[in-house]
Amino acid sequence: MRALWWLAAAACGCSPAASVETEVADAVADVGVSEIASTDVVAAADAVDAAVVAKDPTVAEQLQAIPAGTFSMGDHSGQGSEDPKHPSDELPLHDVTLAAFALGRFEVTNDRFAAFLNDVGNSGGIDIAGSAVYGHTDGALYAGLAGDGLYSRIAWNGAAFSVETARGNHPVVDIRWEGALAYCNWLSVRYGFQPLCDVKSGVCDLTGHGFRLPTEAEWEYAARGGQTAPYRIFPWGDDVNADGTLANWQDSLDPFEAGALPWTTPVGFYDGSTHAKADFAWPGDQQTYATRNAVNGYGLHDVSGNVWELVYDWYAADYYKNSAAHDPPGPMAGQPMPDGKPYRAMRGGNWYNGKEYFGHGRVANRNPTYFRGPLDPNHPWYHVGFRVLLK
Ligand SMILES: [Ca+2]
Ligand SMILES: [Ca+2]
Repeated sequence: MRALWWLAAAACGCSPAASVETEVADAVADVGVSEIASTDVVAAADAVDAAVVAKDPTVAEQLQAIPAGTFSMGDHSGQGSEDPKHPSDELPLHDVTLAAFALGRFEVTNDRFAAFLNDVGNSGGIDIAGSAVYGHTDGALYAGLAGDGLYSRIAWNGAAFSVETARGNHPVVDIRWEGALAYCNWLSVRYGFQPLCDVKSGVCDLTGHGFRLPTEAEWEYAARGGQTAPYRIFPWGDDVNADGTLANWQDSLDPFEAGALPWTTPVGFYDGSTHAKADFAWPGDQQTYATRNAVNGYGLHDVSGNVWELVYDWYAADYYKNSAAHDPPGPMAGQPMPDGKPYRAMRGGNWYNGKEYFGHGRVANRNPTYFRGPLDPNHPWYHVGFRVLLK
C-alpha cells in the first residue's frame, strides 16, 4: 500500500510546495463553475494529492479525477427489486449529466478521521461527552468512540484521539452524516477552500469548490467506472464474487472475519495482490490471502462492500421519477421512513449484511440509512462510513 501510494504521487508529476494549498485553490477557482473540465479537475486532484503527501505521508485522501459525462442511472440488470424493504427505488432508468469532479480512491480511514478529530479538537471545534464527539458550534453528533458499544476503533484518552493498533488503515465506522460533513469542511479549510457545508442545516453548496460528500448520482456514476456499453452490475463487471475475493461482503471468507468487530478490511485490500498475515496482522488463520483486482475503471477501491458510504442526498424511493437531468442534488426532503423520520442515503453495501443481495453491493443499489443506522436491529452504524468528493 505504501509503495503504491508514493508511486501514485510521483506519477502525478507535481512537486509538493509550501504554497500548494493556495495553488490548488487557484487551480480550481480559475475554471468556471459551469465549465469545469476534467483536465482541470485532474490538475486540482493531483495538486491536492501532493499537498496531502507533503503533510501526511502515511495515509492521505488520494483523489481520482472523474470526467464529466452522461449516464443512465438506475437498475440495468433487473435486480433492483430484490430487497423487499425498498423494492422499486432504482427505477425508472433516467439520463443524468454530471460536471467533472474528483472522488476519494478509498473510504476515509480511522487514521484520517482521528487526525481530523485531533486537529479540530486542538482548536476547540468539538466537544466530547461520554463516548461520543459533538460539534462545538453546531451541537451535532459527529461520531461514536471506542466504548460506546458500536465498535468504533478510535479512542479518546482525555488528551488525544488514537486508533487501535492495526486498524488505522481500515475505514472509519460509527460516524454520522453530520460528522462526515464536518470532516469534509475540515479538508476544505485545510487545502485552501471555503467550507461548503452548513452542518446544522445540512445544506452543502454543491456548485462551490471544495470537499463534500458525493450526491447519489455522482456516487453511482463514479462507481460504474465508465462501464456503460453494456452497463454492469458491480464496479468490476458482472462477476458475482462467489469466492469472496473481489469485495468484503458478509461471509466472504476474508481473513478479517474473525476476532474483534467490525470485520472491515483495510482500504484498498482487493487490488489483485496476494497479501500476507505478517503485513496486516489479521486475526484469521490464513498466512496469505489472494485477492482479485476489484479496482474500478476510474481507479476507485472498495466501491462495493467493506463499509456503506454515506452520500449527500436525502433518501426518497421515488426520486428517480422526477430527478433533475443535470447534477441532481437529491430530493429537497427525505421520505419519512417507518419511524416517521427522514434519512440520508448510502451506497455500495458492506461487510456485515445483505449476503442474499450481493452484500447490497450492486452499483445501482440504493438504501436509506434508516435500516442500517439507528434502526439496525443489532449494531447500528458499525458498517457505515464515507468517501470524499472534491469539486
Ligand atoms: Ca467479509
Ligand atoms: Ca464501500
